[in-house]
Amino acid sequence: MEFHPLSRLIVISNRVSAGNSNGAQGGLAVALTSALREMGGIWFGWSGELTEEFSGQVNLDRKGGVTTATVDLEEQDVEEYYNGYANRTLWPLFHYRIDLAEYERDFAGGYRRANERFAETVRPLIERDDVVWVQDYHMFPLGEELRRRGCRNRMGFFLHIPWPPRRLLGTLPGANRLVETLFAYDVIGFQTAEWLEAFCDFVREEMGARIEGDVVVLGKRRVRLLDCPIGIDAREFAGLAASPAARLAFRQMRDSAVGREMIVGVDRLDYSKGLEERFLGYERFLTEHPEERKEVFLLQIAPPSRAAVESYQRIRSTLEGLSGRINGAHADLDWVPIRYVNQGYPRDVLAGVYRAARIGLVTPLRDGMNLVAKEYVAAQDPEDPGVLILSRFAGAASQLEGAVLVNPYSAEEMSDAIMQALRMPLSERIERWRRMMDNVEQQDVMWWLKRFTDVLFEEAPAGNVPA
Ligand code: ADQ
Repeated sequence: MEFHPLSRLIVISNRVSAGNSNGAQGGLAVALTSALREMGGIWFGWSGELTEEFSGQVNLDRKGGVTTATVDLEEQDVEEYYNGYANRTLWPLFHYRIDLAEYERDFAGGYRRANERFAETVRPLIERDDVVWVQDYHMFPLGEELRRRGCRNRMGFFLHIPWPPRRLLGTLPGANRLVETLFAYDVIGFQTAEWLEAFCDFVREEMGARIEGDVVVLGKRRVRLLDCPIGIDAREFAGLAASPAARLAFRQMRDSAVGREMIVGVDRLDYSKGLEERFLGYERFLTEHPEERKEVFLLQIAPPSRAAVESYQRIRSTLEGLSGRINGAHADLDWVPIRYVNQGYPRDVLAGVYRAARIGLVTPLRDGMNLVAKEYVAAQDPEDPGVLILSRFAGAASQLEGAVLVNPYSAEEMSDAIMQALRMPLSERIERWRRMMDNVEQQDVMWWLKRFTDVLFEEAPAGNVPA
């Protein structure tokens, strides 16, 4: 596919994980590696390393066909910006968890400082015709900081997580100022129309912005809004599912299942993923359907993430307790109801595991999109596909209509959905899967990339003034 051959793309995100497509990594990394390989340019972000004193020294590298530029941060930056404002303030708030959100001035200050440092460092790497694309909630103010430093380039921002309802966002000290920084961009993308509408609601009601079709106007700034659901590299993933490693994993899973149906969950260990509720829903199924009990088991793969943050340590111990309790109450000599694994796996192995599972259980309480749902679909055997049980509160639910949609807060609904999936005839499984697979194939990661960049590379909305 040819993309705007004259301009380079500068992708800016918190972490840069180009060329590392076989490890355990977020969906964002997988998507952007594919994207940059196609378009050329630079991927800039934090190296993940600490330095005694910030120097702004850039580490340039080339990984997996992608040029990367990274910078080290001071420990205090990482504590306040990354572990603090990004992951203890914005992440919980944007996933509707104000009970977990921590509002601290130091976090907000560190976030601003880190974004200034990023801007200062990346500014000299940006050439006149480049187009800048900033990713996610770690970097809301980066565009404004670049404008302050004279950057006139086209700039877009994509939010990978949900946009919270107005009343929730209103609890964040300095919310209006933070949201105002987004008006430095020319285009803002969201995963779904729902998050986009929530954004419009906030800027209209709290900040007096005007919405004119797909453009939002605040003072002299006109910003184009776009709903742009991210996808996976569907062809690559279906290919992985046929690889030797996947076949081996498939065979091992099937052998160890000894004729039982496997239900699989694969998630970063994060409270937004609804793991506790999932275990409780599965437990409800075991109690309501004693005759089915030994016919199934749940494999939950959940590698720890953000372990420096206390709420993540808590969810880990809660889940250990819960899986232990459920196994203790229900297990038999020849059967354990939950296999709970805290590890990451290579993507080809995951593909084989997905394919071996009759049910993919993807039940986040709130999720911007959720790529595991799409990977599960892409990995299935077209002649004998499994059933996807998907939370209505994942962005992916707006695209994957063939899934069995559930309310993850309801253990009863979850139990019913498992039963429905187990009883589902082959013809219905195929029909549902085909509809989902059409979407996963058509609206894949390159579709997402093109949809966003086509708008980003267009002329600024008429009458705009440079920020
Ligand atoms: P995440 O919250 O990280 O991403 P998700 O979209 O599900 O969530 O992506 C997770 C990725 O990590 C998947 O590619 C998955 O295969 C991989 N992964 C998970 N567990 C793994 C394991 N045990 N071993 C190996 N790999 C594992 C954020 C938002 C999402 C949004 C993405 C992309 O929270 O809503 O879909 O960004 O925009």
